Amino acid sequence: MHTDTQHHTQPTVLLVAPVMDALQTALDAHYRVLRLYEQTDIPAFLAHSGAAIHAVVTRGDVGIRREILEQLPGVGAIAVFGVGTDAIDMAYARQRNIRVAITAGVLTDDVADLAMGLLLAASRRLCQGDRFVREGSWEHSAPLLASKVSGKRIGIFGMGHIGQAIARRARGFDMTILYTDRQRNSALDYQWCADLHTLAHESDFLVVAASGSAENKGIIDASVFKVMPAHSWLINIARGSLVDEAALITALQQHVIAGAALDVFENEPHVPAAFFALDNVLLQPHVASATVETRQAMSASVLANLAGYFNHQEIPGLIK
Ligand code: 8YV
Repeated sequence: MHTDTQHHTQPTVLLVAPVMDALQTALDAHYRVLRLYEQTDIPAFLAHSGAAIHAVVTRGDVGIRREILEQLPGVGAIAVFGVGTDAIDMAYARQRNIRVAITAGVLTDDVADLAMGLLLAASRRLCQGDRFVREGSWEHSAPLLASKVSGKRIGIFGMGHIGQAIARRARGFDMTILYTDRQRNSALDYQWCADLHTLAHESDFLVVAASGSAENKGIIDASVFKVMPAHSWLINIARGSLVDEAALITALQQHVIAGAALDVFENEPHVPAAFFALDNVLLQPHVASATVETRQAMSASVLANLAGYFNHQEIPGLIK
C-alpha cells in the first residue's frame, strides 16, 4: 500500500467527527482536511494517511481515542470544538507534547443560561404546562402546582468558569449559593461544602458543573440521591459520565428526589427509554452551547487555536 508521503502545500488536519458547516468550510479553505468519520476502513486509512496528519480537530463530547492518536506520529495539536477534554487521554497527549486547545471562555454563558433554564423549566413544570395548553386540558381542568425557585438553595458541584456563571445567575434569583470543588476558592463568598454529600444534603437544586474526569465517573450515585432532600432536583449540564444513570432512574421512579433535568447522558445520543416514561425528568439533546452566536464563536476559536499552532504563535485556548 502507498503511504501518503506526497508534499501538500497546506497542513493536514484530521477531523474526527462532523462539526458545523461553516467551520467545515473554513477548515477546508485553510487546510487539507481528512475526515475520520467518513472512513470505512479506519486501519487502512491510518496506515496510509496517519503519518501525514499534523493536527486533529474534534468535538468536546467525542475527543479522540488513544489508539488512533498512537497512529498519528506527526500530530502536534488537538483543537477541541468545546471545552471538555474528558474524551482525550491528556496524560498521553502531555507525554507526546501534543498541545490541546479548547474554545475557552466562549461557551460559559450559554451553558450557565441553559442550567438556569433547566432549573426553572423543571421546577416550574414548563414542558408540562405547554402540553397542558396544547392538549386543551386547560378548558376543563387546572394545572398542577409547581415548586418555587426564587430564594431556594442551589448547590453547585464544580465551581469553575461555568459553575461561577451559574452562581451569578442564581444570585439574581435571590438563591443561597453553596458549592463543592477540589478546593475552596477564597475569592468567592458562597457557602463552601467540604464534600459532595454535604452539598447534596443542603441543596434544593444540585447542579452538576464539574468536569467528566476519571475521578468524577459515576460520582452522583445512589448514596447521593439518598441524602438529597425529597423535594430536590438534579440538574446536569456537565457530562453524563458523572451520574450513575441506572441509580438516577431508580431514584426518579421511586420519588427519592423530586426530579431531574439533563442535557447530557452516559451514552449519547442513546438515552435510556426508562426516562421517557417518567414525568419528573426533563431531557435535552446536549445543547447547552448550541446557540448560533456561541457556535460561531466556538468555530472562530478552533480556527484561532489551529492558526496559533501552525504559525508558531500563541494558542489562545491552550490547556497548560
Ligand atoms: C459541545 C461540549 O456540545 O464543550 C464541550 O465540552 O460538550 C459542548 O460544548 C460539543 O463539543 C460539540 O458537540
